[in-house]
Amino acid sequence: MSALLLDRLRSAGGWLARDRAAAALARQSKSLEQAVAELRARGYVIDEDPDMGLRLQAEPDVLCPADLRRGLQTRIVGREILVRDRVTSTNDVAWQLGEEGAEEGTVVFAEEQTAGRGRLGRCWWSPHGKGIWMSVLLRPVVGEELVPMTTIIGALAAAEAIRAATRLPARIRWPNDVLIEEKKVAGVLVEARQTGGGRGLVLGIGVDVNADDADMPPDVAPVAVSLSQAAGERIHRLHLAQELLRRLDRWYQVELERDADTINERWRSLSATLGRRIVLDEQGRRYEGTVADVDVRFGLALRLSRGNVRTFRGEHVTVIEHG
Ligand code: BT5
Repeated sequence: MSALLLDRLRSAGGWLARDRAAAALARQSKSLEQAVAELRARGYVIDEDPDMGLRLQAEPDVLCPADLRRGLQTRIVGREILVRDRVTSTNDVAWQLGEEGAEEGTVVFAEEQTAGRGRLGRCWWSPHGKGIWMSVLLRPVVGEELVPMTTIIGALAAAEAIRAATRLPARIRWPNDVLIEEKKVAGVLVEARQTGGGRGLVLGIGVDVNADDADMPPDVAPVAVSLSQAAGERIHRLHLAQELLRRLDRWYQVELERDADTINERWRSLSATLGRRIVLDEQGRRYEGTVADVDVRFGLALRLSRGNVRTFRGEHVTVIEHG
């Protein structure tokens, strides 16, 4: 199997002598040449040198469960990982798996979504191979009331994973957007429903990774940015996806402990809105003011022009302008 050779090449971290590479395949019917050809056909770039042997130069940017699981070490998120090519929405797939009794922490990624959704009936553009489009099935004891907190931990995990994998200064625009500078690079959608296996939540996250200007539809281009646009280079999705799963797992533990202080502290430090003038829309009404505080239990506190403070919960609110 070429997977055995791949493991060897990866762990060698540089040149691997031919006889050692061949030894990895000793009990297989396949020859070393066949295994190398197979990996190359799947997009792996392998150097060959008569003296040094073989070296893995580059890996294809495809998501696969075995790679995602390798070294993941999470407790709940990623207990089960599935990767699909084309789906309507990964949230739909997660709900379907939930109906069938899938366990908490089951994660589904897709290369493409044909009907990716945002909040409040909006669409989420999800082109093939250019992003991370994923959902995780959660079964906390209580469901509905954890939607706002779960949205926040999703945004925290996405912002942290982006920072760790790319060093780009990702920040959170309350409640569910991750921004680089003023443009949206990731979004979070949390849904609560009754499933066959009990009440559940699905936490969906979309990250624009390698989309170019030419790819973006005209309604998305003005508000969005991909990591590759911001970083000026292509970003490998595997590392980013693993970072995302690890951070989701960590923040979900904090959520289960109802440790609002820890969440608030991190959220405030990554907030793009705290202290700024914003305009927000709540079910068609507009409010303008300065963001006085964000708190995962109560929402966003806005100091309105008359000086009074009004608190907004996240569900029906969209920030439409940053001052
Ligand atoms: C969101 O909604 O930001 C939640 C997005 C969640 C997407 C994930 S992908 C995996 C999972 N499966 C799903 O079906 N959904 C989740 P909202 O705050 O309503 O923002 C939607 C708005 O963002 C749109 O109206 C566009 O203006 C903009 N938008 C659409 N696609 C975008 C993209 N790829 N990147 C950046 N902005 C986008």
